[in-house]
Amino acid sequence: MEVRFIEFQKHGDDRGALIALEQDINIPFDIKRVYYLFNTEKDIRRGMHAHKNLRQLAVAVKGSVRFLLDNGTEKIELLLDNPSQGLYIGPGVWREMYSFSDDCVLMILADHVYEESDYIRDYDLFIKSVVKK
Ligand code: T46
Repeated sequence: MEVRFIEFQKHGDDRGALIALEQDINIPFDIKRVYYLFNTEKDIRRGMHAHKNLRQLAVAVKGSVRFLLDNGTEKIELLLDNPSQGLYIGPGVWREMYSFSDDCVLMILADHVYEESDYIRDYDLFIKSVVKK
């Protein structure tokens, strides 16, 4: 499954902490878009789709959220709760996000602008697309 954690270097001193995200240095793609989710409800499930080509990296800048990731043959569940850590998700991975903490701010970097045609929002179609490969 094209999913992995990336640890970021934290620059900390007595004023607090700072993390820099830089294309081709600690982000493994060209950054074309940044968006963030906030004011999320605890009992809400988001995502429920895969991307055909999009590569993304998610950072829980504040709070925590759980991810279910599924490549059609394997499913993993992960907790994202550390701003020093990014979760890289490649194409062809079904994702669901849930158990958002009240204060969660989930920032996502993407290698492409928003394009609805890149989404597979039907799980059966997703499984068919995986089997075809
Ligand atoms: C993903 C997960 C982690 C835009 O207009 N521009 C954008 O860049 C995005 C991401 C969304 N939108 C619109 C499309 C929908 O009308 O915002 C609305 C909510 O999007 P969606 O239901 O796709 O949100 P999530 O939280 O289910 O999924 C999002 C991303 O769409 C997706 O790529 O991997 O976060």
